Order: sequence, then C-alpha cells, then structure tokens
Amino acid sequence: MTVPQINGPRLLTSLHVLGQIGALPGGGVNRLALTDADRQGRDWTMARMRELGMRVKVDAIGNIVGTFPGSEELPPVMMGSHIDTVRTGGLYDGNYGVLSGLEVIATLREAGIQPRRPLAVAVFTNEEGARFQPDMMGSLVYVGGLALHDALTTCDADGVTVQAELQRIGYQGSAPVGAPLVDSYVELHIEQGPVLEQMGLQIGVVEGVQGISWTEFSVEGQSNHAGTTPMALRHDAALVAAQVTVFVRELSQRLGGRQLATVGAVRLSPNLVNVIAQQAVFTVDLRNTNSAALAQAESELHTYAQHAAQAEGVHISHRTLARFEPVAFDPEVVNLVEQQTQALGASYQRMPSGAGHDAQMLARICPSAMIFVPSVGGLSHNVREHTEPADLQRGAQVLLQVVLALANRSF
Ligand code: HGY
Ligand code: MN
Ligand code: MN
Repeated sequence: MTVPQINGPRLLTSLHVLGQIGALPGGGVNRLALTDADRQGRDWTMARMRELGMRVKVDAIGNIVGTFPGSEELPPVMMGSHIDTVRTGGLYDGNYGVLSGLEVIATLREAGIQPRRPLAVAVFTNEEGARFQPDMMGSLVYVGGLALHDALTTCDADGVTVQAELQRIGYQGSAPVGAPLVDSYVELHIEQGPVLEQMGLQIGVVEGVQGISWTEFSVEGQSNHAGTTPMALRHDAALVAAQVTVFVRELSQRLGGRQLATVGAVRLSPNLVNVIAQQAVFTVDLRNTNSAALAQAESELHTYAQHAAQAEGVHISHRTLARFEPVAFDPEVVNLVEQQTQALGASYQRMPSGAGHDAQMLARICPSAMIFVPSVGGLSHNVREHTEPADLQRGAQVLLQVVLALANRSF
C-alpha cells in the first residue's frame, strides 16, 4: 500500500480558519477554556469531524471524541490534543495536534483507506489550566485521575465553576468519561521550546514529559499608608511575593540540571500606588524531569516562603493547583515514531517535553507517545508563536504513518 500524503495547504488553511476564532487584534489567539470563543472553536471542530464522516461524542467534562470507523470493531488508535489556549496564545499550541488528526482522517478517506482499527481524534477540555486548574483537566478526568465532581466544581478566579461554564456553552455532554477505551494514543505538538530549531532538526521523538508542580500562595499583610508608615513597622504582602520570585530564580540556578521555576501570576490588593499591599496571591510553577529534584525544589520553596512571611510579620497559606510526576512514554510507540521519522528521512532527536500535554495523562491507560516539530525562536504561549509550513506538513505525515502502523498491526 503506498502511504498517502498529507495535504499541507489544507492543514494550514484549517489552522488559520480555526485561528480566526478568538483572534487577537495584531495576531495570536485568546480562546480560554469554556469561554464563548472556546465554544465557537468546539462548534467548528465538531462540524469538521462530521463532514469527515466521523461519529462524534461529547462526554460529561466536555471532551470531544470523533471516531473514524475501522474494518474491525476494536479499541481506536487515538490522536488529539486541545483547542483551548492561554490568553496570549498562538495558532499552533494544541490546535495543530487536533487539526493534524483531522487531516490524517481526510487523507485516508481520499485514498479510500480504511484501517483495521478505528481512528479517533480527541479535543480535551481545558488542557492549558490557565483559567481553571489543574491543566490537562479533561484528559485527567478521562483517564480517571481526577473525579468528575471535583473537576466540575473547580472555580476560576471569579468563582465561576467548570460545570456552570460547560452548561452555559452547551458542552456538558452525556457520554460517560473515559469512553471509548483507547488502544494507543499519539499526540503531535509544536515543541514550544528552542531545542529543535537550535539543533537544526525537523522532528522531536518525545520520550516523556517532565514533572510539574503548581502552587498558589496567599499572603495576608496589613494595608497602610505608603507615606506615613515607617519601614520597620510594615507588614507588606507584596514584599514576600517579590522575595519568593527572586528566590525561585536563584533556586533553579543553584539546583541546576533541568530545574525550572516561574512566578507567572501575581495579584496584589488593593493594588494602589500609595497603599502597602494587604494581600498578595501568586503562583509558582516548578518543573523538572527528575522526580527527587522536583520534590527538593518544592520543599526548599515552602521553607523559604514560611521564613520570608515570618520575617515580615505576615500570614502565608498555599494550595496545590497541579502536581504531576514525570512520565515516560511507551518505548514501543516511541520506537515506532522514530522508525517512521527515519522512513521519511527527517532529521530528529529523542527528547523530553518541557510542557505538559494530554499525552501524559493518556499514558496512564494506554501506550502513548508524542511527536514534536520546531517552534520558531522557541516561542510559545506568545502571540508570535510560529512553525514553518514544511515542518507542520512533515509532522502530520509522521503522525499519519505512525497511527496507520498502529491501527493495522496484527497483534
Ligand atoms: O503548562 C503547560 O505545560 C501546558 O501548556 N498546559
Ligand atoms: Mn499544548
Ligand atoms: Mn499550552
């Protein structure tokens, strides 16, 4: 059987059409989970699935799964990713994996190829975790790692629940979560980092995902007049937020290796130029491929935060927003990605993923792996996110060949 070729222009067009939904003036996409823009993106993607003759289901946490029938009624080989974005997102993060899955289906249909196993394309709810934590929420519920009730009752910063938003946008589906059972899962994604571009390589054969630790700290100080309160008498919540921000940068440098640390969100109250901050609520994102090193970073962070709060005479509390151990993908599926990449003659390297992905959740229930393509300038979660058309097409071709091999294998 000659392997059919992905229609690159059609894939690119679909990325740009979807990218119009939630488009930011001047470029980029804002399609935060469960907003109206997310609903429109979901509507468009489901219509595309139906045009391709796929059977489409929406489950109780809003995951969308389209299935293309195989010649045998077996658990499907699943592709997919997410179409929710961060507030300053790009065209490709998540969207590329979903639309490439649909492009694979379109290409096989055109070629009149029906694989032995069905092929599924999933759109997982709230992968980003930018509005509702944790990230990868929909796929975590899908694999039974988070109770549906706990996900549905999660609130955003304005106290709005996931359930209320799912119902508002019409995506609290009736399908049970975790269906269909999945044979294997392959996720195509942009690298979102600088490695492939710096090494001049075309494909990343992803071996796993690093560990992730998200913590939200709340510091309660004492608001007071900026002009009349002596420095020694202050209980300044903003100071502790700033001290922790500097500490985690120093911590990552001292621990070295692959330790990463980010203070991404800081909310001060009352947030006024002439008032000492009463409250500071801020987040710390720690990541490491090494489980023990990540635990050590967390321990040092909490010790430091407590001491800084004590020294300033403020109260500090924290809650965990997300905590995932490093994940290793299935060696056989990773080998298959490597073989198909070699068959295409593409340059590549094996590598871990710095970003979290739905694949790290599906890996809990079936053999899973990922394929990366280069990100220009290593940029992502940035409106200037970009990947070259040739790289987009090549990655989708590797995806097609990997899932076809998985779907037609005899065992
Ligand atoms: O945070 C992450 O790594 C992913 O983009 N949700
Ligand atoms: Mn993503
Ligand atoms: Mn992302």
